[in-house]
Amino acid sequence: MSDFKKILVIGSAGQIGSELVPELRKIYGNDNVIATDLNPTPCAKIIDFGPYEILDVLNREALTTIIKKYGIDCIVNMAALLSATGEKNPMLAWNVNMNGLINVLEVSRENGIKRIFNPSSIAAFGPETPRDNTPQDTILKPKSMYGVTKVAGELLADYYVMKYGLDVRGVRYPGIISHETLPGGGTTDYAVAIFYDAVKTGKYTCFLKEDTMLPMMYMPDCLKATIDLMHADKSTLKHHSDFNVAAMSFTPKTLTESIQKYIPGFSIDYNIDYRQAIADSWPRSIDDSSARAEWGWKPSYDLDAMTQDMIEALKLKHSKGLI
Ligand code: AKB
Repeated sequence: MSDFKKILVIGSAGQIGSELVPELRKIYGNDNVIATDLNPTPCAKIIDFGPYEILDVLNREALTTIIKKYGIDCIVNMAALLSATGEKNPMLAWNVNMNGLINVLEVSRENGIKRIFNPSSIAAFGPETPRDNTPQDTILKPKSMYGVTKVAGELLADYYVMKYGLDVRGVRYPGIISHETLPGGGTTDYAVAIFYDAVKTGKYTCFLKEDTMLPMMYMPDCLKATIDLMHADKSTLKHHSDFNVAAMSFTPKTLTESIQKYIPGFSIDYNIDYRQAIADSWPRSIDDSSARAEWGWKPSYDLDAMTQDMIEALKLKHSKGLI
């Protein structure tokens, strides 16, 4: 299956980490996936079923100690500040996103780590990039600090592949939609919040304009992309840490229309803020033909399939008083 056995997930309490850890534990066994985060009280799904350690990705010594303690041979680095939070505190975004990654790459080099997964994002693109069907290899001149760290991170990761032979991999995540853990501090977060508000109140106030089209993906496809790339045969990969992956693109208006198929009375209004400028600098749709050709990427969910699933899951949570 794979040449690694003990996986360390850094930043495991976030939106993606909190669902990736249980998925990896299903494949590798509960004790072989070590979840870590700054958060002392992550969700039960993370702490109740396997090892959990508090870890700051900026603390290289603590990172090394955990690698040696558990005999780690694969690292997934999900610790990052996202685009909106990054604009509020650019230096913190640079510090966590870049120095965190440098720590991961350096300890990997020193400790013979066999595989590293470090995500990039559609934020790596900028206003000069072609916005429709954005190519794999194209202009990378982002205007957000988050985007700057993602481009620098892709280049740094590829440098470690070339210079030291480390096996670093990553995809450029679009906006990720899910119902387990809320995203924190992204520009695409509206596409999650809208579902919670649709189920709880039947209305939503959106911070992006109704015609802002962005690439998005449902969590099951995000997990599949992550795990499939982690497991891909190295000899078929021409790219490493910067794969475009696509599933769907929609605007707040088309998402509203999709939600209205399941919640007919749902209504939306708009109160645009600083995140509009970030969204306006990002692609509308993504060409993921390299990921399809190099490791067989294929998404499963389209907009209506995702909407139906999200609403069912959140209605259940709402009926139990969980949201
Ligand atoms: C964000 O909005 O910042 C993230 C991303 C697209 O990387 N969801």
